[in-house]
Amino acid sequence: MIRLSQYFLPTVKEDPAEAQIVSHKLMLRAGMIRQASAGIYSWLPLGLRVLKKVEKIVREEQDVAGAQEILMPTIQSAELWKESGRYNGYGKEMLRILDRHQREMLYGPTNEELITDIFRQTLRSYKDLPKILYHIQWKFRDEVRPRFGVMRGREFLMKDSYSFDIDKIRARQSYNRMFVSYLRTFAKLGLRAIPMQADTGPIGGNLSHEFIILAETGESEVFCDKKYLNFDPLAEKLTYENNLEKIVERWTSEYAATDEKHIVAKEKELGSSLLHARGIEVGHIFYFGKKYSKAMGVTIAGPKEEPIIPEMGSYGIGVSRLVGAIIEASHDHAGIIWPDTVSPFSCGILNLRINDQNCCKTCEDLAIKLEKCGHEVLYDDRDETAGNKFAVMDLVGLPWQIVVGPRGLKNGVVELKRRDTGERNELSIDSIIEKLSPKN
Ligand code: 5CA
Repeated sequence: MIRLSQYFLPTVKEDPAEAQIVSHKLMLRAGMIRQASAGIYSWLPLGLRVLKKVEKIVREEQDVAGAQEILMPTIQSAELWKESGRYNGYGKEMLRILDRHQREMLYGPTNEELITDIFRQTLRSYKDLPKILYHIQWKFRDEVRPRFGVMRGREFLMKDSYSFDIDKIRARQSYNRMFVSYLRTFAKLGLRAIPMQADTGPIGGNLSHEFIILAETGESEVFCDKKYLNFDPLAEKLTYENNLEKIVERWTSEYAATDEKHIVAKEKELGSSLLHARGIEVGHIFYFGKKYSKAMGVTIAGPKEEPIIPEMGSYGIGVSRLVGAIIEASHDHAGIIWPDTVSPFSCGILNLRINDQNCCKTCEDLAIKLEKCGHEVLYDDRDETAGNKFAVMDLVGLPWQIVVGPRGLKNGVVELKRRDTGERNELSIDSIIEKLSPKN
């Protein structure tokens, strides 16, 4: 149990002037982040808990998809980027650094070169493939306009995976695998992401999909068939035993494209079925074939010892951006409404009378019992008004709130409130434990 009286939770009552969109405002107000400099943030305890939960779900889903976790450094040598030809092309977005020996280094904006180098140093034979490797690591991009808090940061946390296959057909299978993995990941995070045809930009290749969460404050302009509003990943069997190609076909069967890829003629055809909206790009997957493997001279031996240049793809998820995206998708006037899967704590206990022994004992007992059945509890034991306690608990958005006060306790009850529906019930301690036990 974490006691709020001792917790580092610097909440703010008023909307901070520097924030334009609701997720940024709420992250600052709920004491989740602090700006260090433009587009660069420190994560405070509450924010870090959410970031770790998002990371955990992303990791679990990569692992079940068969991707293997590694950890590459943030700082890379410019040499590799000269080999791929991207060192000059990447332009001002790349943060370039000189070390004490005047060697050119850089803070990685992405890792295609580094992973290709690892591959070429270690793998020799077609028998070693397929491989999908991933890491979750901080990136730096010196964005022209860092804004909206963690949504468009300069330093941000990304999950990036890289696939290696011996031919195009198998590379497409890896792409499909990651595609399905993304549908599962975003659904688990409580989000509805629509895969849309997208521009490949500096990563390259000619096949890519962005995964977009519809939101008015999103930075991407998107166009799609309204049918996607009825697509429900939770209602489908998104497992790897199923035919992945079929799942991908279904999820790409209707028209959906980002600004750079949209086709006016198709949109005219769709008529009133067209949705022209804004969205947040939470993931982006790419197939780029031999772009890096060829430029960096990677070959492996095929079945007849013939040289094969591996086919590659890369697959990104904006882990830190997701924290903002989830808030954009789930909040109300009073604050954040966390989906259960990423909430920093699963329930909050509000003690309305901290100088009443019975209230204190009830809260502490309740916390212990809840923790025994797997809950993470934030206990508001501060010397504050009830109004302030309600406001802070609504602001930080935990799924369950339990309000303990002397009046209810006289009748042996406390109040249980569900943050998303606002539903309130007076229940005995036993019924609360029963109701919040994992089996329910
Ligand atoms: N190497 C490829 C895939 S691993 C890559 O870098 N793709 S990306 O550029 O599309 O980035 C992957 C994801 O990172 C994006 O979909 C987005 O969710 C997130 N992202 C990109 N730029 C930023 C940024 N400035 N701030 C926060 N998140 C970002």
